[in-house]
Amino acid sequence: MKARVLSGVQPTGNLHIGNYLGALKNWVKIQYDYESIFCIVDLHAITAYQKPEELRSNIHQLAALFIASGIDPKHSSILAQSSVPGHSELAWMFTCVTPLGWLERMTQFKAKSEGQEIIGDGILQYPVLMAADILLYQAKIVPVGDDQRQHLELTRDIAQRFNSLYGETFVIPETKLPLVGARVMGLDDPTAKMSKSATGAGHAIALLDDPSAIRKKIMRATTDSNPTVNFGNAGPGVVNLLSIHQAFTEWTDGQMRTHFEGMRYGDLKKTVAEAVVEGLAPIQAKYKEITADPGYVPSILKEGAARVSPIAQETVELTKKRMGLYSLA
Ligand code: AQP
Repeated sequence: MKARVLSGVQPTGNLHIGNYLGALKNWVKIQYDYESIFCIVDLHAITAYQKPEELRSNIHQLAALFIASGIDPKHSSILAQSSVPGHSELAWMFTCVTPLGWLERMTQFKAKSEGQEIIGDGILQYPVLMAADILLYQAKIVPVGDDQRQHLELTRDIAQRFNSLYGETFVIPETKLPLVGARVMGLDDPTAKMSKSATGAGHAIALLDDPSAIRKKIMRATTDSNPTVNFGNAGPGVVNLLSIHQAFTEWTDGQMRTHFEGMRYGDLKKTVAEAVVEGLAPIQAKYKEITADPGYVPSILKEGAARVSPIAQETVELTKKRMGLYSLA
């Protein structure tokens, strides 16, 4: 039997090239080597207020983008997290075995709660729900971007703590980061991670941006005061542009150096922009095709949830049994 892979994305806005290079592109590459499950994590999305009708439409858009990016729904299960109740059930059981201090130490919790007058409990519990997403399916491999590394370590800690308290129950998952593109930075501020929730118009390239918007954003990207590319002394903005190019083209380090060393920044940006336009064109064309049939995506989400539900149910029943909870089964 193939090992399981699981990963997810929040339906919180426009999917950007950080999400694509950090997560989706990697999923597409490895999907056939595993039994693959890809979740639209809508329960995570509501840790911040979402307009209900927007959330629903974002879920459909995201599922279409998964498929357009190359996830094969015949092989890989695509589902909305909230359509399988086991995610929430397991999350509560894990909440009860997770020390508060572990959650308060999470850098994403600190960043998201900083300066907030009211801190929703969901922001604190976010990584517990993420642990439940992964462990519910006994996933061995979790392909994510670098920002999720700490949450994955917590997932392992929760699994190990549960196993030591109640006996071997959960597979301990491994984090799988891409070699290039694990942390794509904002084009307007290369010291901050590219993020869906950032508001700057030149911050992120959305997967559905048209070629002229892509070119404009890259031509305006922050670089530094040097005139040309110097691999030995490149600032974060230039490093970011180079790694975006390398992640899209999959050029080797040697090819990158030969092509770009000494190139003027204007030409570097033009070359990067064309690589991004070219990389996104097939995704955008496929997206158009998929969304032409409004019934297609809902049918995929239904099929995905139905396919994984027995696995989820089995884990929930086992966990309840281990903990001594009441079961009708
Ligand atoms: N900038 C990034 N570079 C590489 N990978 C990234 N990921 C996110 N940003 C980058 C990876 O994308 C996957 C899905 O992320 P998510 O939507 O679930 O949550 P996030 O990490 O919080 O992403 P955003 O874009 O920053 O969303 P908001 O602004 O809504 O919080 C994950 O595998 C993540 O590592």
